[in-house]
Order: sequence, then structure tokens, then C-alpha cells
Amino acid sequence: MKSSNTACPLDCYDACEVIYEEDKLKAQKSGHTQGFLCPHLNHYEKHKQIHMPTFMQKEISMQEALVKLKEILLLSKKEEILHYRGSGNFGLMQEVSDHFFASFGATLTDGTLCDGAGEAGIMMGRGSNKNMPLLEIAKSEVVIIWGRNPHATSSHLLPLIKDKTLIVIDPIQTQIAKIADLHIQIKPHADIYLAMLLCRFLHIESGYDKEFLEEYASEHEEFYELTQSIRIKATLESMDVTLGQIGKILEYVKEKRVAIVCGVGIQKYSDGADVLRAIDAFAVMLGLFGKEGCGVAYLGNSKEGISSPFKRDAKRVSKVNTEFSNYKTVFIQGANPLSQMPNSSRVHDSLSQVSNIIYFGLYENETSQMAHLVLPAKNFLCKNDIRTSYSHNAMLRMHQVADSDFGISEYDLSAYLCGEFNIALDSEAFYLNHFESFREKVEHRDSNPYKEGFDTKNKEFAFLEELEIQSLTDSKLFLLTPKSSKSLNSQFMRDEFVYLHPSLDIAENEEVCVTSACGSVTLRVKHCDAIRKDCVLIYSGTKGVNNLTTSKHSLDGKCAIFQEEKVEIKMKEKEL
Ligand SMILES: Nc1nc2c(c(=O)[nH]1)N[C@H]1C(S)=C(S)[C@@H](COP(=O)(O)OP(=O)(O)OC[C@H]3O[C@@H](n4cnc5c(=O)[nH]c(N)nc54)[C@H](O)[C@@H]3O)O[C@H]1N2
Ligand SMILES: Nc1nc2c(c(=O)[nH]1)N[C@H]1C(S)=C(S)[C@@H](COP(=O)(O)OP(=O)(O)OC[C@H]3O[C@@H](n4cnc5c(=O)[nH]c(N)nc54)[C@H](O)[C@@H]3O)O[C@H]1N2
Ligand code: SF4
Ligand SMILES: [Mo]
Repeated sequence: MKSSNTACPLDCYDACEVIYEEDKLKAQKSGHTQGFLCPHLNHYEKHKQIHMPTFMQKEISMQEALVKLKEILLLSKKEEILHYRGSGNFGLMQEVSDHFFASFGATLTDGTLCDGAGEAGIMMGRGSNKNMPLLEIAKSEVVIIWGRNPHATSSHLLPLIKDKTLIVIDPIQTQIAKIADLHIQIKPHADIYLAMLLCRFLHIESGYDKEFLEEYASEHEEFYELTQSIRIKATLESMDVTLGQIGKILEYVKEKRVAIVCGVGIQKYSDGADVLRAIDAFAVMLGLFGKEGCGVAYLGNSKEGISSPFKRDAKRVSKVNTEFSNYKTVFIQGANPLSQMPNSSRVHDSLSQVSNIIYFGLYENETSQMAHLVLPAKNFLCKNDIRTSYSHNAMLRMHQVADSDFGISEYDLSAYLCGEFNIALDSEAFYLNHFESFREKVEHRDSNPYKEGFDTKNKEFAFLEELEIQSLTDSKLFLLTPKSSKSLNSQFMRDEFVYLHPSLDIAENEEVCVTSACGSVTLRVKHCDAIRKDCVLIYSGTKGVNNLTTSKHSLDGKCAIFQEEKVEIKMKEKEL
């Protein structure tokens, strides 16, 4: 009999445990899943998957599609082949195709569209990125939600923090901000200054953890000097934060078990690394590391402690500004780069010059429509896999719980290609067992890391040493592109509006053109009084949002910077 236990495959903090019974997806009652799933899985079966492979828009059989794929690879030189894999499915077995392409001599990708800038900042300060897991946050007394929107992106955090003192720092009055004890509706991109000022006032009030600093952060006096380079009054004004609010934060956190829960919102900028490093510095000043119920949560490394059984060394190019036109053949797996990479018109122009675009995914989207060969994948219910999370330390088997007579799994596709090209590949069970052998290690990751110091050479925290003060005021508007509760990036129900503050005086449903230095998009307006007047909100996954974004990298971390470019609204010859 088939197992009925599996796990949600989606790129999400929560990595829920799922039970499949009578064709229905149900949540595991115990553990981190707490008996509920989110709309993505509650309505999973409603989203129409691709059933038939196509070549030049014509339906073909899977066998014909595989032969076509082999022919295309045979006719391309190795250096003309690019394998571009996204995060549509978070299972560890997704990587099996990397094994084929790396062994074949193709080029793979590196860099990230997601959390890399923030992670780089954390690594620079602490020497590693060891996360504060979900269950540890549950033990805190005060939670600072900093650039994360848990109602949309990590709802399993909510029951764990419901009775705590809540501080939210977000330019949007999110649902969590509405119920918080304190919401700082900060100007976007100002978090680094807020973090530095918090450190400075903590120092002035001698509210810092002296013992901790002496042992693990002896450069704190130099850092205090750096914080003094910020002009208090002018900076507060430009951030839209008051001295009273800073005082309030310090009052709430002093002598308490504090969890600072960060999301990707704060680091979609060129200096995203410095933002996380400055927030870490505040946590260091408070002595929050290595203690129960204290710490900084971000997106941890979900693969920490797990070695890959696959061949991975290959030439790599960045996922952020991939020059597709350098390749004759591009194999795209679990990704929708035409929508989700920055600077869509550049991506479109570059992909247009590729002779063979192969799309291997579940759903139709901009990328599948442009592909020459489309290969439907099997969904997570119909294949075997295993996954970990970037927010908690469980390892979850994703057993095959159903059958489908269409699509192909990543393992079966790779096994076919390895067979045809004489590349060694072990059995699926071998790889699953390999990952399984790390369960102990993953499930016993240190919940309070850095007890014996940081992972830097001298075990001390490395503070930011310089700060470039940027102006936050000009006439343009900030672009915010957070995650929508109805879609998972470009999967499922994609949003299609631009949200503006009603005081901008643009009528609802009016079509406006949003422009940036990179491009423009025309969208209909919805009013939203939860956003600041100087912001334009377009959710990730909205068609055309990335016409506006730059394909430049963050200064550290090889990461996309979706909120770097400011925007303007144009309508009927009027400019705002
Ligand atoms: N429903 C849903 N869930 C998802 C996803 C999805 O698309 N939909 N995507 C998944 C993925 S891939 C990821 S990486 C995670 C990310 O999930 P989150 O970490 O929650 O990231 P975002 O939604 O991008 O942004 C979070 C918050 O940051 C705020 N923010 C934006 N700019 C700033 C700023 O300059 N300063 C401050 N303080 N706040 C700012 C936004 O207003 C938003 O409320 O979610 C995962 N979960
Ligand atoms: N403007 C803006 N752009 C963003 C972001 C933002 O916040 N704002 N967020 C960025 C972030 S954080 C991320 S992580 C990226 C995500 O960007 P992508 O990784 O491109 O993610 P999706 O848009 O969800 O596309 C995933 C595709 O994977 C396919 N898929 C799903 N399951 C499977 C499977 O089991 N097998 C195979 N072969 N395919 C499958 C589906 O068909 C789906 O179309 O987007 C980034 N882009
Ligand atoms: S909350 Fe996240 S892990 Fe849980 S069902 Fe929804 S998308 Fe999947
Ligand atoms: Mo992401």
C-alpha cells in the first residue's frame, strides 16, 4: 500500500507535512504544521497542469519529446547548453538534473533571485548563517517582525507568537502590523539607519549586554563611533521614524527574550547585505545570540549539513542577469524567468535569440509559451522526494501518494538522459537514502547557535566598518514588490493590479503606466490605505512587474535587487 504521508513542495518557510487521503490534501495535526495548510495547497488540485508535451506548439507524446530533447542536446556543443533551474519545487531530488547537465559539460547557474544579499551580510558578521528556528521563536517574549509578512508567507509562525509583544517594521501596514503593539511604518530602504540608531541609543543608555560584547564583539566601541556618523534629526525625518518610536522599541526589548524575525523585504536593495548586518549588530548589542528564545531568524540554509550526492561542479553564470543569448540551447526547470527574473525586457530579448528553449514545469506561463519544447513534470504527489526548510529543522519525506498518466519526474528524465549519454547515475532509492542519512544532523541542528562564539576566525562578531549615507528623498516613488497571499511567485492566482494610496488622487480601475529607468508596465489601480503615500505596491508574480526592475546585482551576495529602482506613475499626460 502506498504511504499517505508527504510534504508541501513549495518554496515556503513552513514546509508543511501533508496527508493525502481520498484524493484530498490534509494537514498533519502534530508538529510545525499544526493542523492547517494555506490556500496554495488547499486549492492545489484546481490549478490546471500541462498534460501533453509540445514541440513548436504541437502536441507530441512523452517518448517523442524525450527523443527530441536528446536530438537537441546532440546537436548543440556542450558549451552552448545552459541549465537554468528555479525554485518551483523545493525537493532535494530536483537537483538530479544538475547531475546530468554538469556531467554532460553544460553550464549551470549560481547567484539568487531571493535571499542572497541578506545571507551575505549575515555571513560577513557571524561567519555562517545558522538560523533561529520556528520553535525557538515560540520561546521568546518579544518578537520584532522586520520586513516579513507572515500572514501571506509564513502563516505557521502566527499561532506561535500570538501572545507576545509584537513590533512590526514595515512600510506596509500588513495584517500583523494591524495587531502589533508597535508598528513602525518606515520609509523603504531606511532599515539600516534604524538599526544603527537603535544601536546608538542602546549604547547611550548603557542598555547593551556588556559581558556578551566584551567576550564576542570587542569592536563595539568602533561600531558605536560609526553609528555616530548618522545625523539623528535629519535621518529620523527622512526615515519617517520618531525618537519616541525608537525609545518605545528599546523599552520593549530591554532585558527580554527577543526574536528578530526578518524577511526578504529588507534586502531587495544593492546594500541588502549591510541591512541584515546592521540588524544583526543590534541583536549582538542586546546579547541575543546563543540564548534560549533569543536570536535573529531569516531564511536559513535549508541544506546546512547535507552533502550533495550529485555532480555539481560546472561552469556557472548568474541567475540574475543570465545572458541566454550566449547559448543555443537553454533548459529551464521549475522556473519562470520571463516573469520572475529582473528586467523582463532584457530577459525577453536575450531568450529570443536562443534556438532551443526547453521548458520543464507544471504550469503554462510566459516561459512555457516562449519555449520550443515543453515537457510536463509530475507534481509532488506523483513522485518520490525529500525536503528540508529554511525556517525549521525538520526533514520530511515526500512519498509518492498518487499516480498520474502524464508528466515525468526529474529523476526519470535525468535517468533517461544519463542512459542515452552514458553518464553514471545511481537508483532513485540510493539518492533518497543518501539524503535520509542526514536526518539526525538536520533535526539536531543547534537551536541556539553561537553559544561559544561566532563562526568568524576570532569567534567575534564582525561589525560593519563603513556606512555610505544615501539620500532617501527624491520626487520618485518606492516600488514594493512583496509576495501575494494568492500566488507563490508566479504559480497559482497571480495578482494583476498596482496598489496606490488613495491620497494620490488616481481613481480605482484607472489604467496607469508605471515607469522606471528599466522599463514600464500598464496596470489597473486599486486603492490601498495600508501603504505609504510614497510607495507603489505591485505583488511578485504580477505580469510585467519585472519590466521595472534592474538586473544589477547586490553589492554582496550575487542577488537580485527588485526594489532598487524607483518609479513614477504616468496617466493621461499627467505625471505624479
Ligand atoms: N503566499 C506566498 N508565500 C510565499 C511566497 C509567495 O510568493 N506567496 N514566496 C516564497 C518565497 S520565494 C519567499 S523568498 C518568501 C519571502 O517572504 P517574506 O520574507 O515575507 O518576503 P516579502 O513578501 O517579499 O516581503 C516581506 C515584507 O517586507 C516588506 N518590505 C518591503 N520593503 C521593505 C523595506 O525596505 N523595509 C522593511 N522594513 N520592510 C520592507 C514588505 O512590505 C512585506 O510586508 O515567501 C515564500 N512564501
Ligand atoms: N518583482 C519581484 N520578482 C521576484 C520576487 C519578488 O519578490 N519581486 N521574488 C523572487 C524570489 S524570492 C524568488 S524565489 C523567485 C522565484 O522565481 P521562480 O523560481 O521562477 O518561481 P515561480 O514563478 O514560482 O515558477 C516556478 C515554476 O516551477 C514549476 N514547477 C513547480 N513544481 C515543479 C516540479 O515539481 N517540477 C518542475 N520541473 N517544475 C515545477 C511551475 O511550473 C512554475 O511555473 O522570484 C523572484 N522574483
Ligand atoms: S504554508 Fe507553505 S508549506 Fe504550508 S502548505 Fe502553504 S505553501 Fe505549503
Ligand atoms: Mo524566494
